[in-house]
Amino acid sequence: MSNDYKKDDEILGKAYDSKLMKRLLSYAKPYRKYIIFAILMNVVVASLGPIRPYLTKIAVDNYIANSDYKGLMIIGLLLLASLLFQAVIQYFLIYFTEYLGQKIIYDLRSQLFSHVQKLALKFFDKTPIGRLVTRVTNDIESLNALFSSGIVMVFSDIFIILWIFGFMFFLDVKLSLVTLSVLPFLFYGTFLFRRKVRESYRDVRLHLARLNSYMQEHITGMNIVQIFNKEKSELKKFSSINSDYRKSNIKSIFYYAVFFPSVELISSVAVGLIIWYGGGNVLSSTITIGVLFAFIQYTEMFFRPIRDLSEKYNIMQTAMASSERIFKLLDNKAFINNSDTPLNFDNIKGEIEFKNVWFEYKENEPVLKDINFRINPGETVAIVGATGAGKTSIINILTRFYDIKSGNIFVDGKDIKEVNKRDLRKYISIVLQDVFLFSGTISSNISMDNPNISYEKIKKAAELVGADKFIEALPNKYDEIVMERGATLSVGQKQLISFARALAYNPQILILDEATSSIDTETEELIQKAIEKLLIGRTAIVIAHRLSTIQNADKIIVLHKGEIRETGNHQELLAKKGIYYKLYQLQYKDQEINKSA
Ligand code: TTP
Ligand code: MG
Repeated sequence: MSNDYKKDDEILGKAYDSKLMKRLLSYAKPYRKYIIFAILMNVVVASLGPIRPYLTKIAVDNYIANSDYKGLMIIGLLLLASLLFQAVIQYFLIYFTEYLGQKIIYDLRSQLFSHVQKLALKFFDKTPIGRLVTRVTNDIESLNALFSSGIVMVFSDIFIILWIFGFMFFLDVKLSLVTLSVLPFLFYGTFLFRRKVRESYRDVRLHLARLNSYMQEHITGMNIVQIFNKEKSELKKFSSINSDYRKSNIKSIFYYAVFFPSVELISSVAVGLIIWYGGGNVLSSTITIGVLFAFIQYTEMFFRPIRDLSEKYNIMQTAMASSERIFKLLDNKAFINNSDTPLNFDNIKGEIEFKNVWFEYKENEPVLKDINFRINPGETVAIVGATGAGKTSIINILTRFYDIKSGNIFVDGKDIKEVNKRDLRKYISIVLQDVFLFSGTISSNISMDNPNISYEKIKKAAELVGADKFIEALPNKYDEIVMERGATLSVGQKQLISFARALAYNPQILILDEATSSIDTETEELIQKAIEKLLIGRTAIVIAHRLSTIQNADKIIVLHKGEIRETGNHQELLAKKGIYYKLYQLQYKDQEINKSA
């Protein structure tokens, strides 16, 4: 699947795909007014340009030739007025087209983010973050160019070219044909250029993706890079990726460097032809010198839009490839689906039952096998077992982060597949092995920005779990800024905050995935007390590593390689002398000795 995503960045895309274009244009629909307005203004600007050489022709033939100063002045003023008018219109044009582009990509970005939020966790297990970020940033940005300049400008470029041709043929048909005789060369050159640029564009894109993900991964794991003194060798690897990227960029620039002077050359040849052929005609008086002037200006004028069109082609091409990737993401419907007719799920008591539950992350690799257990409202159940036994997976399916393969999970007698996900999750709070904090403040991390959780509630929750002591010691207390991922806090502090978060939501069902990492005894005790307070009056599943949590549990489930091997309370299980007894001997006894020491 990750290869699949690599392939996404290799999408070369057709230069034009009418299906994709249609779908893209549907985003422009709400702004139809702006588009029509922009196109109209564009046509106005475009039509003014070719009038100027014609005015020059009149100036040369009618006024300069006859020494008519007044007429010359009028033409001069007309030229000036048309330039000023064009400048004003151009201001509106640029502003509106950019405005349009920004509006459309804003909508798309929002849609994409909202879509990504709905995707099941399974999707994220398989998708590198860097690539998703690229969709929402780079790919969307390349659509901006299409919407802001692309669509509107293509219209006007084509319009300008036809308009100029019209003027030229109106002035002199033969000279027009001579001038346009260079066009086949131009078209062939453009064709070659487009093909080459297309290929090199794919290389650039591929190497950029590689560069981005390398950068992302290594910044995230910077401490590991530094402690293992890997800076030099990592730099070496990076340099090789970096130089690949540079090479592919230079290669694509090479094509531009060849193309633009070639166009310039062809246009000079065209001017040369006009002077040679047209000049001869002036001498033989078949055309006026003004027509010659006008033609030279027209030639320069129509080469620009033709050159621009090949650039528009690149914009189009990039946008097509980007939109294909974006739509592929939008079409990914890997959701955890709600039932069409969800059952009412109010005021639950918190009874949980697993019935013949089978679950797998990967096809045919069951992680949980035929799990059966029942938790009465208010009870605390501890799940113990070796690492990889499937403890966290039990949480993942109870919260419907993942759907099970077969069997049923009931909460208050209702199959969780039959109730609304939101309703189910409303009653569950979760404290995970690795605490995740968002950038924001301490209080926003406790309330998760829920407006129903007042400042008082936040403080009370923090006090109850004993987080208040360290929070009050911070310079800004509850308003202390928390960095991304809570980087400025210790592991124990982050845990306490996550306890306060769970408590502030006052859930019916509490799930605790205890961290295995040991913390200092003082914090350990604090956390222990916090847990005890959290458990009161709720149904709780605790994946336990702390002896006291386990001993006080109403029931202990011993998980082994995805199967329930033993259940009972602490004393019962010890008496059995089975897996729990062994685990206890190996692991928990140390803890007890350490504690009493
Ligand atoms: P877990 O349920 O994560 O095992 P655990 O919680 O009992 O282990 P620990 O004490 O270390 O926290 O994993 C069970 C198996 O499922 C394991 O082989 C890894 C696999 N797995 C996935 O493939 N994808 C996942 O997202 C998770 C969480 C686990
Ligand atoms: Mg786990």
